Amino acid sequence: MTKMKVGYVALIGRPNVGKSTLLNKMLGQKVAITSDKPQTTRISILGIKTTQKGQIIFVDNPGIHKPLHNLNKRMMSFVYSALETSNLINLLIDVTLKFGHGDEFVLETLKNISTPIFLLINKVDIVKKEKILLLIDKYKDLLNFKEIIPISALKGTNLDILEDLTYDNLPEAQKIFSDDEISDQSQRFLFSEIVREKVLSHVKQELPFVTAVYMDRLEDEIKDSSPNALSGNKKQVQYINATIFVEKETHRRIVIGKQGRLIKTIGTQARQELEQILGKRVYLDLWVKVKENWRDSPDVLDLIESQK
Ligand SMILES: Nc1nc2c(ncn2[C@@H]2O[C@H](COP(=O)(O)OP(=O)(O)O)[C@@H](O)[C@H]2O)c(=O)[nH]1
Ligand SMILES: [Mg+2]
Repeated sequence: MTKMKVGYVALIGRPNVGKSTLLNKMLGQKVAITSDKPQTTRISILGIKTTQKGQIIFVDNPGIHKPLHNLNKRMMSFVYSALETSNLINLLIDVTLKFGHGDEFVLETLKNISTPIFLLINKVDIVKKEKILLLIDKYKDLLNFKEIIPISALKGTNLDILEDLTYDNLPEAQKIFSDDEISDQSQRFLFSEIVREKVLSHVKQELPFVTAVYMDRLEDEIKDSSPNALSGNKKQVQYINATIFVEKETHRRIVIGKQGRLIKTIGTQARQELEQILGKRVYLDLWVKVKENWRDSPDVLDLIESQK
């Protein structure tokens, strides 16, 4: 019997460096939402890649940042626990950004960890080679990296190398998940995230931080009552109701937009993606509700986490 390589790989880095994009690309499927706004990922999710060599279990994490709200404290607790439980850490950095306090904070977080760390210099598709070399030079003495790999998560550059080197650093073990499992999140959670992704893509300033989505209803209904419906040729429609939480009335007005135009666009984009995943028609009903200070409310945070 051939020996399998199996283990957990934590994706770590500042907000927006491309952790979720890398996860989706490695899996060849969208399991995590992405956006150009910071703090898109709030809860750690697993992405499982099974190949002939073994199983790589990626742990996509919230970005490393100094927590100010209870929400952010919870986000960071996911990061710390991922660091403690993984076999390998992939630290991502954005090659287009200057080294700053945020990076120092990240390195500080990783200083006392004995797990091997890869430095992944991401977004190399949009910079010149010299810039990559400068960053390698800057980072190579800051921490004892096992490997330093320039990648493009978006374009897929060097991800084959990353996969090979990852297997080299994982222990021999039995597979943990079955071959067809790709994530540990529920469909309900993924769907609420897709709605949130569409909100994030249309709003600016503080709104991404104060937006949360909860799925109220997610059910199939057979719409067609014609004789065909009984013969198995059913036209199924999925009814989905979701609530978008924001913190203030002004936020609510922004998300709804003039004459409800923005919420309509958000709804249409989310519905189209959900229909693609489900392969059937979707009726999506969105409500926008004001819930003051939900980021510090344990009840709302529990409710949202309970969806996963
Ligand atoms: N040009 C380029 N953009 C990228 C790359 N990887 C991620 N991005 C973009 O960077 C933004 C943040 O990505 P995301 O995966 O959400 O970052 P996360 O917060 O670390 O999970 C998104 O707009 C991505 O499309 C890359 O390799 N090249
Ligand atoms: Mg993310």
